[in-house]
Amino acid sequence: MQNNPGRLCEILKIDYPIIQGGMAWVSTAELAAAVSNAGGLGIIGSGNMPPEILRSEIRKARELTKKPFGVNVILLNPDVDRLLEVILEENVSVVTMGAGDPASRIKFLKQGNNEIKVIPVVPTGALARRAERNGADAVIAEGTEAGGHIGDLSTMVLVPLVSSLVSIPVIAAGGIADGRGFVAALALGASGVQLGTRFIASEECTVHPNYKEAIIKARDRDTIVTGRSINLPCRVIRNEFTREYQKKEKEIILLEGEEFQNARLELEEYAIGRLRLAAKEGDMEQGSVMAGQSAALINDIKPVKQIINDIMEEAQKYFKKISHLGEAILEI
Ligand code: TUI
Repeated sequence: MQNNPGRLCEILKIDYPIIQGGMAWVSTAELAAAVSNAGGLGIIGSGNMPPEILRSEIRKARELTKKPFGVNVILLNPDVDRLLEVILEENVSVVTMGAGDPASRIKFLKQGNNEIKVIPVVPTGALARRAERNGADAVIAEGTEAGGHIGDLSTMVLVPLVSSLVSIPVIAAGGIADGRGFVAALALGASGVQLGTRFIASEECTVHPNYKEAIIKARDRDTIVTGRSINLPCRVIRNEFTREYQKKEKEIILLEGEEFQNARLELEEYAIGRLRLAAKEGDMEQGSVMAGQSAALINDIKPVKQIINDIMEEAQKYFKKISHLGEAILEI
């Protein structure tokens, strides 16, 4: 399919094809409502929420905005089915889901509400096709530049690949923080973009101020990937926690069988509670400061409305630049 930002906006009932990533401990009702009020699609991150807390967060968002918003569920979450029931009961209009195979959950949601829009995160071409076959309304092609739990492929390869494999709209994610990234994503075949890290450094985001400062301060090589040894790669800002974690990872790769499984559990336990420590307590040394490579491009904390307006304005500017480049290419 030809990419079509207008069509994506129609499907999601939004003004701009800009979606805010549904980040656990970060994407609260306040942030989601601010993004939706600014014309994008705000998403509540349910990753840290028991089902009844999610219900109250959805109700809070409804009080803060009349516009549509979504909820993200992490498919690794043992509570996922109860969270999906709350989402159906509260009549949420959009669900994004990542960190697992979405097929059965797309079907479950569509059976409960045939109007609901379901948008899985896909790290590979194969999963994008499978999601489309199972009824997804769009897919988020998230490159390895993104923060948190990630796949292996870069946004530059994944977005055109997925765009050529599916006919539903593709939303690009991973490494995008500004108007240039937005224009590049559309050039690669996407109809819209999802931004996480950029929205953490917003005035409305309720994370601890130290987290926002860490993103602003981060330079190009300050995010690293932990968890490859246990097949749970996760991009975070390097700190004391990641140094200790990586030391443990060096030991684990030499192990096999039961010894490996025990060490794996120990490593998982070592990471429990670390995201909350960073996002709520502001502990930038012992916490897990999940952020994407785009942190290197982010130098200020802005209101959500200004983030979205700046992206759209910059995008228009770069599209003009590109038309000059187009002429130059035609002359070669
Ligand atoms: O889910 C995310 N980002 C997240 S989730 C999270 S909480 C967490 N923290 C540490 C370890 C695990 C979870 C923090 N950040 N993004 C969406 C995403 N989905 N990225 C990668 C994937 C993905 C990976 C494999 C989606 C599907 C998949 O399929 C495997 C399969 O089962 O076929």
